[in-house]
Amino acid sequence: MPRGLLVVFEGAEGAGKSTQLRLLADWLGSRGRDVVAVREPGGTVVGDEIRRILLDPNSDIVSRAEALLFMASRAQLVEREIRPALDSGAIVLLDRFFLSTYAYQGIGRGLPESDLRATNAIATQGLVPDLTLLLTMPVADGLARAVERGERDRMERAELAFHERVAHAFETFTTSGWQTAHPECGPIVLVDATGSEAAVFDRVLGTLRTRWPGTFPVTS
Ligand code: Z5A
Repeated sequence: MPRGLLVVFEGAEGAGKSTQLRLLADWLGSRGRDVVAVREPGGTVVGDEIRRILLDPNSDIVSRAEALLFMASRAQLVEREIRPALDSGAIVLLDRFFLSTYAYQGIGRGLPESDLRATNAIATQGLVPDLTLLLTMPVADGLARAVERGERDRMERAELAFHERVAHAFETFTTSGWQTAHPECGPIVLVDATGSEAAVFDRVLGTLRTRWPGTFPVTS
């Protein structure tokens, strides 16, 4: 059975994950690669409905319900989209995965990590990303970008201290100690997300090329 590649884009609000994922999907697609691009929460009919509830500023959701809703969306996405795509040999590009849960629901909301790990295991059934690209930039700059886009969703409306805790959590995840203690997250590589879209994309591609030169070849 061929096994594709699961590459996750992570990072705080406005770091440019969606932009870089789209650039990479286009780059791979134009080279004839079978690529599947999905995001969390969402990516399935059920997941999109959960996303609407989670991001609606009018939703009153307690932290544990919030965590379980993210997990429900993930379980659906993994089983319905990600595993079949990987089994067919596709490269799956995923906008956020359970590193976000550890950051937002764990450090941000203060839920116990052991509970999150257990529910994540139910949602993912042991699926580990081949690589996570963690885009980093100053938290205020990322939030400013997100704000520029228009109305803020329920998560974006959380207080600045929440977003700062989340950003700090993401920094912690890059340490080898944290990664060794969290093998369920797979390898995590830091990518500097400051500068132009093209400059960041060069870094993204360079990182992938270092690991998989045949899959991400240097071409003109
Ligand atoms: N969440 C959670 O709490 N727990 C979980 O388990 C999961 C998620 C999976 C999803 O919201 C929310 O759910 C998210 C985490 C939480 N909330 N927060 N806060 P989302 O999917 O709507 O949003 P997001 O994932 O945070 O993405 P984002 O805000 O769209 O950010 P982004 O994808 O990193 O950035 P972008 O859309 O590519 O770019 C943002 C803007 O900056 C846009 O206008 C771009 O044109 C611009 N941009 C991008 N790159 C550049 C560069 N290089 N220079 C200048 N401008 C740029």
